[in-house]
Amino acid sequence: MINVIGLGYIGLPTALMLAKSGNEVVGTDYNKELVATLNAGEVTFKEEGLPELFAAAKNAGIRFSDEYQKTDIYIVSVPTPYNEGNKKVDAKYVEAAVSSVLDVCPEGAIVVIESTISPGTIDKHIRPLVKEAGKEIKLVHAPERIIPGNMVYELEHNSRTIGADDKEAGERIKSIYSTFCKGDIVITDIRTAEMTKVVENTFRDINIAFANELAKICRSDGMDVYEIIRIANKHPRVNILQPGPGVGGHCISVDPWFLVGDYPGIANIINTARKINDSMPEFVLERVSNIMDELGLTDVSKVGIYGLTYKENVDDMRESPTLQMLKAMKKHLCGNLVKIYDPYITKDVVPGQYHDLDKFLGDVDFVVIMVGHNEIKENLDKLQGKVVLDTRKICDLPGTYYL
Ligand code: SAJ
Repeated sequence: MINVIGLGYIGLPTALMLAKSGNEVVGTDYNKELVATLNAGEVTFKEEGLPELFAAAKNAGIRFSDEYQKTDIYIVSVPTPYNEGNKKVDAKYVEAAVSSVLDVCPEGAIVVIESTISPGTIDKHIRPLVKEAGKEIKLVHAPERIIPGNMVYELEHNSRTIGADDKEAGERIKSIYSTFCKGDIVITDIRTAEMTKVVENTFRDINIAFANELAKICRSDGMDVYEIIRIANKHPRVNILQPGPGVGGHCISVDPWFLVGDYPGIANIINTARKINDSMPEFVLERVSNIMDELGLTDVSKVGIYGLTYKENVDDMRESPTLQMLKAMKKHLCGNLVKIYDPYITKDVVPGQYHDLDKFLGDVDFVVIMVGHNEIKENLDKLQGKVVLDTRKICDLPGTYYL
């Protein structure tokens, strides 16, 4: 039996996929409410294909509990936030999960850590716990790689990294992941696996920062960044990403900081990229302010922000550019004035929030598109007659402003 610990964005789909693929699985989470919701037959977040996967896993006998199970395989998938002060990984949830596993597991159990951690975390934070418990267990690091919005597909098709101390444990975990993963499964050591994961997200962060810096350069000198990127990308070895209002999500905006925190003075391009991406929400604010000046607009309460999530068609708001922008606005004492709407956020989480697109658009003259949800792409005609600042380049109405 496999005990999956932590039933969030990664743990839940992983547990479901394992169960659907013929493994006996118990999913454990210390959040009793979440466990009750799952036991009542409901999924806990929106994701393409997740309800179907959930139904298949239920049929296959998956169980959910708030208790750690006694078994020989654990997969730990709990959050790893970073400490805002020193930019280092905060491994407290992983440590707590591993300690609880150590309380119940038999000798020889394999504990797989899927959570993203910075290189050296297992050596520094996890091995001492195992030593202290005096139990012989085998540690494996198999960092997840799936992208919100396409998780179910990517779980099956992406290739994976398995870092293990012990070849046998690595092979055992590979055989379990092979029950659902059609991609290559590479076995390596733990530190390499830790580093590879962080490097993947850092690569993307740096590339997005390059696109964002180009957007700023082009804005400062009256050039069309989108046209320039489109043409440059026709070169066979050039593939520039898209500028945007900033980088959110729990991974790309967080992981590079681990390297900056651990390698100060060496991780320079990484540090700069992070700063560029973090500067984008304020850059959007500056654009709003300049456009208002240009048009002689003064009423901030007529400005509407479309989108609260960190990217399109997901319900995840973690580190989202809109939240970063609202934080910056608070500094200028105007955070509560704007109106905000996101079809994926049904609860009230910020002041001035709307829950109906038409009502929202009826109350604003100036719309800032922060997220390119399909909903707005399908309703662009409703923006006619409004001032639009489109940070995602999805709206082609005449007169639209861009980054
Ligand atoms: N973004 C841009 N311009 C782009 C691409 C993205 O501004 O051209 C923004 C998005 O709007 C978003 C942020 O960057 O705010 C990140 O979005 P994303 O879709 O690039 O990635 P995530 O954070 O959803 O998922 C990433 C993935 N990592 C990589 O692509 C290297 C995923 O595979 C990882 O599993 C995930 O991080 C993770 O958990 O580590």
